Amino acid sequence: MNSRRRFLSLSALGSLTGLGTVKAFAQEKSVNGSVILSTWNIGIRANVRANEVLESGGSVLDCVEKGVNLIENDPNAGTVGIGGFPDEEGHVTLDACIMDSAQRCGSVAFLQHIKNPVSVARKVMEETKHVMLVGEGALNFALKHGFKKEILLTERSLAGWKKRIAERDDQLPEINVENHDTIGMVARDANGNLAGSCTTSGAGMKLHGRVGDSPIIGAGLYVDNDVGAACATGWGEAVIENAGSAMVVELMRHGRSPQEACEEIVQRIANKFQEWKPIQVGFIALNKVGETDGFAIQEGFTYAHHSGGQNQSIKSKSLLKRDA
Ligand code: SD4
Repeated sequence: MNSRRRFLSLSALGSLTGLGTVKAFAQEKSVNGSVILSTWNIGIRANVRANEVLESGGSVLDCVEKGVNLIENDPNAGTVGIGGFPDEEGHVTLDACIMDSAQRCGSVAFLQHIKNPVSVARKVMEETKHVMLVGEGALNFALKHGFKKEILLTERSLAGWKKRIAERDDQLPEINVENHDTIGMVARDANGNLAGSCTTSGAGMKLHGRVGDSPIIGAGLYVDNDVGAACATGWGEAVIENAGSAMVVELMRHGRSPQEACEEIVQRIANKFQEWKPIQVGFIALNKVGETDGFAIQEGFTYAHHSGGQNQSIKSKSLLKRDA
């Protein structure tokens, strides 16, 4: 189906899946104790690590930092930290942010040579009066704070880059699961305090210097300890243009469930992209009482849910089916 027809049917589907229908989806009930939610299947491993941190007495902020560090440190994860997918010129440039239950946040963008950008973001939050550092300034700050300069381009990521360069045509890339593995994590500790993190090498083959949604507070991640937390994955430009994660949290403030909030913002984004080829955008959200859900434009988005000693991969509901 061509993109125009596909989006017309997407709009029709959107009105069918109005909030009345959405309420029919099963919701998890309030849970006692901690809840950890993170994007994609890589989230399963990250959740295990994050939970260990909580169980050993770490804070919810430690939990969301260390959980995603595990993926940043894995050279085979593909689009996060070391081994992250390079930009158009072959450079690995990383974006990340973190936010705690006291509304503090830190962020780094266009950071090169440091495999744990989320930890640099935490340092920005804790050691400076600023929220965001970018590029060379962020790198110098990281080095000053003891982070090690490393080559982030691996054989695997270089080979993937060469293949994409060879296959490239003038079309915009099809943005879907294959291009997207940002890890975003939102968590609630047993006392009900919330925190979140987000880290990525960004959209594959991005222009050198491009910054996506992942380090933008309110776009890639938002936490409001009175309400809930949300984070995004997918085509970052669409998430930024719609202040995605902040909007999801804002809808929860006004009484929407995580499912309703994610779906409404996904639908809003999809409606605004009718003239463009279909993109992927997905959100996960967690509210103050520990209810969670996710929603995406395209089928194929998964997220990992850890609570009550169980860690499972959940297939997100979506507006579109793969072969629609
Ligand atoms: C970006 N949102 O840079 C990121 C990419 C992403 O899973 O989510 N990948 O646009």
